[in-house]
Amino acid sequence: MRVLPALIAVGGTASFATAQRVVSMGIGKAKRLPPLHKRAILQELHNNLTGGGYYAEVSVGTPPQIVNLIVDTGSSDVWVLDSNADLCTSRSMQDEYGGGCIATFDPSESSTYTALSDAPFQIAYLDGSGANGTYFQDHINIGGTEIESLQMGLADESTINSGLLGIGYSANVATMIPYPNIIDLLEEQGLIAIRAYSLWLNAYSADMGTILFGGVDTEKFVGELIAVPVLPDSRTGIYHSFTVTLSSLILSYADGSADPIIQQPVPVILDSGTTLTYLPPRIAYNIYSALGAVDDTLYTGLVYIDCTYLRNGSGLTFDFQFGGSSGPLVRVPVNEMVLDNVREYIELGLPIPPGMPFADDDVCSFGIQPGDQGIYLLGDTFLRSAYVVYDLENHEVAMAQAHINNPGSNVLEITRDGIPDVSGVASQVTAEQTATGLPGPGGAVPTVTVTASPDPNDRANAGPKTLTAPPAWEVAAVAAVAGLSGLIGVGLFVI
Ligand SMILES: *[C@@H]1O[C@H](CO)[C@@H](O)[C@H](O)[C@H]1NC(C)=O
Ligand SMILES: *[C@@H]1O[C@H](CO)[C@@H](O)[C@H](O)[C@H]1NC(C)=O
Ligand SMILES: CC(=O)N[C@H]1CO[C@H](CO)[C@@H](O)[C@@H]1O
Repeated sequence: MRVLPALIAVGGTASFATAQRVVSMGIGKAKRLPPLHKRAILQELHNNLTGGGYYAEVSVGTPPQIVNLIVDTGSSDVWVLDSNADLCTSRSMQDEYGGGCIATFDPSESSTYTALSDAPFQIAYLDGSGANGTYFQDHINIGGTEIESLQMGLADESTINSGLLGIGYSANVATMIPYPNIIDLLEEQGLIAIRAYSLWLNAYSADMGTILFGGVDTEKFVGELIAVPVLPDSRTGIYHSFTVTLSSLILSYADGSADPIIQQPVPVILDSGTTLTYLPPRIAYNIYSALGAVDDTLYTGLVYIDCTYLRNGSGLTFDFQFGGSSGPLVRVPVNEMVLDNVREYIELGLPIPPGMPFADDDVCSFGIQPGDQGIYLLGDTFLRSAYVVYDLENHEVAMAQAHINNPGSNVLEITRDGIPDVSGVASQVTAEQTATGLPGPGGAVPTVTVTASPDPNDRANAGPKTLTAPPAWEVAAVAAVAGLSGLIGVGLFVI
């Protein structure tokens, strides 16, 4: 049974300035609830909680069939649900996974559909969801722009009730042999000048954001864009996820006091397909103790916090800074981190723990969780406050403070010269991702070494200086994820 409202369908709009190659598309926000399905109550509540995520309305095939896909910077395949997929046809699966399919694709109705029989499609995400099927090629239309012959997955088995628009590095596609993904084709077909795009999710209270392929909208951020390098797998040198160095996290209070939370740089993945933010456990617990939050991730899957922060949190911000003291700084106001959704969960039968240090009827959930699978992800609770430009060619991510709710627009094309109006790359501090061989297909056992290095442009300086290494278990955990990423993608989202 679906208990959450259906996703908000949003029409794509083409936005071509004559001389600019930019593709703009509105992305709708579904009802957003963080995951409730870790461990203990995995089966129960998981099923009720479809929805969550930012959806793009695209069309596939000839004549066009409209499908809504979750926009995911953390994975790299575009896939759609076959109209005959198990989840779409089986009542018992719909009961189990919380509802029927949102929008499906019928290959027999498309005259341009080509089956690719040699490659099976199989993808699994970190939250345990996944899809299986075959690959095919067909045209896909995003924001009024037609991309020809994109390789896509066609899922006939799925535990997710919508397809995905994976827009990560093509090295991270789910097949053993990489293929040109949607970002590659946008560039190859001359629709954008460079493999880069900007994502503006907008405020929690807003219904939609935008994705701009090949462009930057200077009205959607304040201050300046500052770039930081994307960290490759340092063994293979391959870029497969938007991993950047989080160098500092500070809780800033209205009275001017500040509570530094991070002592050493942390590699984090920017992942729009993930609802919450997952930080190293020690860091998360420091934040909980500063704010009086209650970690119940083992049982209900949530971290609880006093809703008072929404009414009297004025001035409290989470200041994330990347790449060192000259890197981009994104301030996340407390009202973007404290989610007033627990009442809905209680209606769903959520057994909230007794004896919390705040009123039972004033319980909110918190947007930062311990990355207990060892993966550190900055998901939507962070990304809504940031304007992020992902440059897959220069391997940079440029960030600025998002100008939320600003209806204005001034789109500039990202050219071969790089992101317009971006200031130099800040990278005094680097958390390096290293990989060493892990068994398994295409796998590697990566380790993470945390280093502080001088600006790479300033090579006269001595080499990287190793800071205190993270504890071994943390290294192993990050390792496992990095190793799997070539196989499973790093998308994580609410189902
Ligand atoms: C996909 O296939 C694998 C291997 O057979 C299986 O373990 C997994 O559960 C399947 N996924 C779905 C969503 O059916
Ligand atoms: C808001 O919180 C501060 C510090 O926690 C407290 O001193 C102040 O009285 C509160 N204001 C209101 C209006 O509750
Ligand atoms: C409100 C609601 O539909 N709750 C259901 C959530 O899913 C579990 C397990 O499938 C059911 O037992 C609940 O009734």
